[in-house]
Amino acid sequence: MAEYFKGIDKIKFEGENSTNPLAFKYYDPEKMVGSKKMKDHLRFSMSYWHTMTGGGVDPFGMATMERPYNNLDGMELAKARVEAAFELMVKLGMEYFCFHDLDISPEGNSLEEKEKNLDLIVDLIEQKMKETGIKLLWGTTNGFSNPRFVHGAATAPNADVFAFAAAQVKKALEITKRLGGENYVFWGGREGYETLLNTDVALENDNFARFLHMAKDYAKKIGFTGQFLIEPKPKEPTKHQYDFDTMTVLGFLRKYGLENDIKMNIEANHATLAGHTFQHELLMSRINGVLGSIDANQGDMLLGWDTDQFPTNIYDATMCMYEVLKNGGIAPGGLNFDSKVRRGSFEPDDLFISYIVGMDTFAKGLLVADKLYSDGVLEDFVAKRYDSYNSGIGKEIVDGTTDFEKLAAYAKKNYSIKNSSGRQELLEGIVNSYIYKS
Ligand code: XUL
Ligand code: CO
Repeated sequence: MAEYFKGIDKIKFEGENSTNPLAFKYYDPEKMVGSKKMKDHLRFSMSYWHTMTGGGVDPFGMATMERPYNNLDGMELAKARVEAAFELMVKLGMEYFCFHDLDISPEGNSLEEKEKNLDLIVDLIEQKMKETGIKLLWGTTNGFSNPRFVHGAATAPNADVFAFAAAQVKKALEITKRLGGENYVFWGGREGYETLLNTDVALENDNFARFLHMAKDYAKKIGFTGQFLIEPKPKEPTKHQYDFDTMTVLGFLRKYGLENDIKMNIEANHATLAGHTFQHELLMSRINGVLGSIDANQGDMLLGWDTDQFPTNIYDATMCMYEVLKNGGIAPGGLNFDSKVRRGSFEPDDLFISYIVGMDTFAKGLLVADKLYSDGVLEDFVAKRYDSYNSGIGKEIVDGTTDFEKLAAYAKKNYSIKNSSGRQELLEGIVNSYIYKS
């Protein structure tokens, strides 16, 4: 079988003093961190769309990526990409991948042709998964690129589009089940609006819920037991996406009785587009019991769009892994690199280097977070800060044994209040010192 990425061997762990760009400095998959192997904390996944399909187009320029299969097209290209994808994952020691239906095979000229193409490529993927032991983290559909989705998919004003999207998700659920996918993701590609002047927001939301209920029912019917995920994003491509952020999605799920069926797939760049930190979105999901999986990437704080850069920010990776540890792990979710090399990083080895840097950033983040969490410095500080709720009037508030009249009487007797410093800078310094020394 052809080797696509010639000259690149299996990437090894060489330790933090290594200067080899094609070696891991921190990602040591079998190393025990607490009670689990590093790789089982991280559950890294390759995104098929950015890694295999993306060519580097932007609004001003065409594809730049030099790839060993660029001379092929149609099904030959699709097959070569599968082989190259598995070669890349084996060389990186990446144990999971994720894909949209249209990433892996051409759309064709009818639904029948699309499904036939998919089945042929899924045969090949299934065989490669058996050979390598690599697993499917999640499947999804591309319900946004084709012009038929110009006004949305499940929230389109045209019922024919809703039906088409349903057919697409039906097939993608079947494929995800067949490949043993551990999750199924809904990212609302164009589920939102451009202007309220032409939009029936109430109907669109009701329809979106109807769509999700039907997906859930079909999954049950075919015996797909994976976890359903919604991936919040506030804007882009539509001006306003309905799945704005975790709390918006939770409100929606609770309104439509879906809160026990669907969790969140939190993406770093989507969090920052919503005006939140990555950790905010992870935490909001965690404390509501819906942290399902993670799309690992980062945005550029000077740009207002979804740049999907490989994650290199150690602070964000640390606080992400802190939330994952507090969540008791991320399985059956994982850390999917929804990240793409910059348009100027077009050589094939840039792909490997970018994954290595991203994996090392999260591996180091895990090591720091594990130390920070097990030492309990932040936990102890926070516990002390809220100590007034452990006894006296605070305990009565928490226990629900007081009321406004009793509280007002208490406040009159305790007119002079003494607050304590929040010590933000002290805590930021402590986090930094853990990053420096872990
Ligand atoms: C788009 C995005 C998607 C989803 C899967 O911003 O993140 O790639 O992750 O559809
Ligand atoms: Co994503």
